[in-house]
Amino acid sequence: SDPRQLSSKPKLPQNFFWGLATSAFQIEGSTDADGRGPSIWDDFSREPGRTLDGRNGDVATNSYQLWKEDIQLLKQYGVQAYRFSISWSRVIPLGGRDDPVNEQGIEFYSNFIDELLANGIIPFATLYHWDLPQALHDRYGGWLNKEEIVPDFANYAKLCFQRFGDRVKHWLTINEPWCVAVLGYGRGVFAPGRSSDRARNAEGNSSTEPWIVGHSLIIAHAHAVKLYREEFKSLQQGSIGITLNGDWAMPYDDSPENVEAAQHALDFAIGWYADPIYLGFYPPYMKEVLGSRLPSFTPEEMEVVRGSSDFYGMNTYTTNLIKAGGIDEFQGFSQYTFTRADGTQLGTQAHCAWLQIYPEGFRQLLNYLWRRYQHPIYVTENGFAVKDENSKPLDETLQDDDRVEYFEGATRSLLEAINEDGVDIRSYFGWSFLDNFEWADGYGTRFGVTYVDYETQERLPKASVKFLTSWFTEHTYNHATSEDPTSEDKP
Ligand code: GBH
Repeated sequence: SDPRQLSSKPKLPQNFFWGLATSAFQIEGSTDADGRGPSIWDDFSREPGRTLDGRNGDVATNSYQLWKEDIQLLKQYGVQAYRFSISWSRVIPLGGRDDPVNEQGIEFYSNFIDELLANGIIPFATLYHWDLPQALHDRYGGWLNKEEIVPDFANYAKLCFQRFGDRVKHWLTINEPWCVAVLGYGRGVFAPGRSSDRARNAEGNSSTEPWIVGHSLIIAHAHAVKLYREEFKSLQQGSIGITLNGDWAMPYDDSPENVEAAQHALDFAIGWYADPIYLGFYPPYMKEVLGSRLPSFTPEEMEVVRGSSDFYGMNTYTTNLIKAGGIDEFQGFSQYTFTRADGTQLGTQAHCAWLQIYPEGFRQLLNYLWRRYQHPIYVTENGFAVKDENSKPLDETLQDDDRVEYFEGATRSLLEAINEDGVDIRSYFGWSFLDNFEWADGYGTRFGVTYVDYETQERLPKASVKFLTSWFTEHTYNHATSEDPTSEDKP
């Protein structure tokens, strides 16, 4: 019999990891230490008006210096895994395939990985979490230039596999390509700040560049994976894939046009990347809407792209109600709302406009992705934002009840999706380990399960991490407990 049935609490599968996530630019600071080259977020975040509080990534949570303390805190939390990203311009300061490698940058991540493992924490490494080396943007337009960026990204990926792949067995190529393309080259709110919005002094073309950039991202991802599979996988025995953002799109009501609009929203938000990678073609609706503005894959490209992810990496935060008749091309001309037809809200509002709590949507999205793409799912980000309020005492900030409500719902839905719906889910990472640099929102919007005092860099656990630690401790399959009658026989 399945030993999981013998315990009072239903368990997660044996191959499941829970942990917390961050990214390099959001936590490291020390932007000119030890030979690091600038990234597109360095100058962008320093420009007036780019971040809500006018602050940049120069210090962040100072994790480039406090990394050992950070790892001790992760250990104290009892995480099984930690998801972090590698800064491209720390290891190749100018970024390109003919540019020199910075051994000090390599050493930093190498020591970091060793320290995680020495503390029993499994590293999940993201290669690209938005911090493109500035030199590549200046030299040839970065992601706009497929011919140059694809071999440069593959070269950077190869360096990481060579230097870290003996110890890193879980690789994520690119974090949320939708955000890179749309927010960086369409709306222009993220680096490099390109868009058609001349009022913001932007250069760019929002009707063509996002689709070109998206295409480059897919192909760059696929080439990194091809390289890993051909040159490293048999020796290193790891797995590799992409991680996509995407929230559940629930029809506003059951009218056929709103049901169709919800699928259109999913096509633009998720299918743009997931359809080519897992199914082998761009969503037909995107082609219909964008025409020749959507690049097409050559047969050689598609050969590399199709099947280029060992799993589905899933970053998800919320659910939107979807109506037909929107004006936003990036949302597939569907309208997003949190207000139901009866005037009520979908759930508790986070302190950022785009996020409300709706755990049932998480379960439905897990089911949708599992059935449509048929790959094991790694939940690589999931979390909740609370804004700084000056008048609020610290003990109330640490008692983050709304975030606890969020994680209670998410973990319940996770378990239901696994045990009742049969979805193959392999990880859950809360976003984020620390309060950190929330991109264009600056530091006032906090996603951390750990409070960071930006004056002193003191870290303080919030109630939400206590919840996560105890929930996962109760639900994690433990080979050594008496719940498993066969455990004594195992070596
Ligand atoms: C993630 O993105 C990022 O990976 C992470 O770095 C970040 O800190 C975290 O979430 C929290 O934001 O149309 O302008 O209203 C989350 C995915 C997709 C969420 C775009 C916000 C709406 C932006 N994001 N979405 S906008």
